[in-house]
Amino acid sequence: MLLPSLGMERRDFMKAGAVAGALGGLAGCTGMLNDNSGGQTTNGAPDAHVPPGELDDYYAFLSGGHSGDIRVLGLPSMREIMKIPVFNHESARGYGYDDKSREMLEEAGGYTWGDTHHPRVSQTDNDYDGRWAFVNDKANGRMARIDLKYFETDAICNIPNQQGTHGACCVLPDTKYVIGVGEFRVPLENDGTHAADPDEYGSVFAAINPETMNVEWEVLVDGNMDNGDGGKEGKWFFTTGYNSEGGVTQAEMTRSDRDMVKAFNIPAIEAAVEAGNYETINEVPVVDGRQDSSLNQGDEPIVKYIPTPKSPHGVSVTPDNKYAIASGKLDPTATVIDIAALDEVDDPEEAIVGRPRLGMGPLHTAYDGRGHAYTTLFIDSQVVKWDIEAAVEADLNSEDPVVEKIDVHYNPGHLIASESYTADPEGDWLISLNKLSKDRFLPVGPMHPENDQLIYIGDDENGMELVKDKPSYAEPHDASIVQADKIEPASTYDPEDIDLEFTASGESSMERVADDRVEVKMYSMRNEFGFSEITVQEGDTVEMQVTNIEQTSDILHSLVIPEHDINIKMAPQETTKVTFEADEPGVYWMYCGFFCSALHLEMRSRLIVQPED
Ligand code: RUQ
Ligand code: CUA
Repeated sequence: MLLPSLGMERRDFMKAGAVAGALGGLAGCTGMLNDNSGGQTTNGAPDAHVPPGELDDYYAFLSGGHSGDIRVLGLPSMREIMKIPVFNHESARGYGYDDKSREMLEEAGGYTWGDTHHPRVSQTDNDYDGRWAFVNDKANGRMARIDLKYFETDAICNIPNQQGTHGACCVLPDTKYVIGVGEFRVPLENDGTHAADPDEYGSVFAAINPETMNVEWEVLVDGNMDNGDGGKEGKWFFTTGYNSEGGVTQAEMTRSDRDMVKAFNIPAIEAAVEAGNYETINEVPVVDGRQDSSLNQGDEPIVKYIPTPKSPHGVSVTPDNKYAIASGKLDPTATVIDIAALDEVDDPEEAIVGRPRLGMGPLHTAYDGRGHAYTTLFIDSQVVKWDIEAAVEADLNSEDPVVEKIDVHYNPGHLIASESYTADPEGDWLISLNKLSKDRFLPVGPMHPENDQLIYIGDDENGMELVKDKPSYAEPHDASIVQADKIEPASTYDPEDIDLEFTASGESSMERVADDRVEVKMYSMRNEFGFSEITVQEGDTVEMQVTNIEQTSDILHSLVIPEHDINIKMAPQETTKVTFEADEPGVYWMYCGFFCSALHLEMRSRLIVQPED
């Protein structure tokens, strides 16, 4: 096949693409593999072009990585519809500027960013229920919840004893917990006293109540953890890990040839907590799940340590809940663990029933619901499709289960197929979230975008087909793809959902509530604010609450106050509040930042700060 090489000029690449397309045409349906001809639909993929005015079939929630947000794409168009700020500040939404989001971020540590990796949507009965999405913060040991009624972050949980929450996933079938998988080993009482003794470091597995967003309990384990995924029966939860050695340098972390997948027995852990078998550390019950813990010696160990080749990375459970599959990363295989067998075997290694040889750098695995697994090969820059049962039947390290490979551009991390994390994937679209884009887009300087590629996987006969490239801002990791009709977002706010007083039409008030404190409540509508001017005294604290009284969807207003770093947004029927100090005498034109009508520019009022006399 003709592939654009790195040294190739863009013009040459386009020519090559055209030739490849023509060859594909000449060869008919036989030239099915690895057709990277840049988007021509050659083997039966449904049209991924969603015409103007039409809606997509799926929502895709992609994490923004160190951008700290979540991006919402439509599939199959790959149009980016919305961004949901989570750990970052985002001025278009006033996120991090109004009192509520500012206080939430403040209570969650006061950081201005986070590192989102794994967005997972809540499920009921192993199917998406459209209620929430959750996402981790790898930079700070936190988990956030996004309310999918409003596509807004509504809670952030600070996870004690965890520095760097990496894996994130719900305990299924009904989202009993959201699990934060701790990556970095740190002293649990991290006050400097144990800094010199890495044997005292540990990483914990944290179970968070999705309603309250409180950490219910944690489990201390040996070694690092990495990614995680839950079985669909509510019992087993799997994490991968590296650094079983407990080292602190790269050489120490990679010394051994083996690492572990850990299988957490959730009911057994709950029973241990119930029985008081824990130590409270930083206000959280921590159960000892290390290998030599007494809780791991009996018939029902709370954590089973399953040996695998060095440094497995992704782990995901098959839709039928038969297997947990861990991708090898530093080893060219994936390890297939029989979940039911875990209950029967004495030696957890006996639950390993397959180990297909997939290629170089296997990282993550997704499913089509037809018995195939799709694994990214980071080093080979490919996605490999393989047959799960064939891998169970084949000898270990056999390549026979491999069905097909397709080139991606370049170096894929995660991949996700539509509804792959549920019991019933759709099996049509797959996104490969590639870490590098190199030559795929117009150059924009030394920092390149990432490349999220859409691949059609619905045609087993003719093979996978690369359909689209989409540049994305650094750096999407995992994603969840949800059928559009499973999510029902509100089009205006329900004032009942906001704990601020709704300022009904035509009412605005201003009151001095203390010597140096003024409370303003005003409405906003096309094309005015409730007050055309507001006068306060230098040194006043101003509590400014603004309601958008519009009933019409998509008519947003905002309140910008120059030289005060203030920008709050009000969607229809939303009330938003900001508190600030008026400490610089002068005149400030408060204006609306959304172009809401022909008189939008006139939608402004004066804030007058009178000097102290
Ligand atoms: S990780 S590229 Cu943060 Cu999910 Cu594997
Ligand atoms: Cu409201 Cu512009």
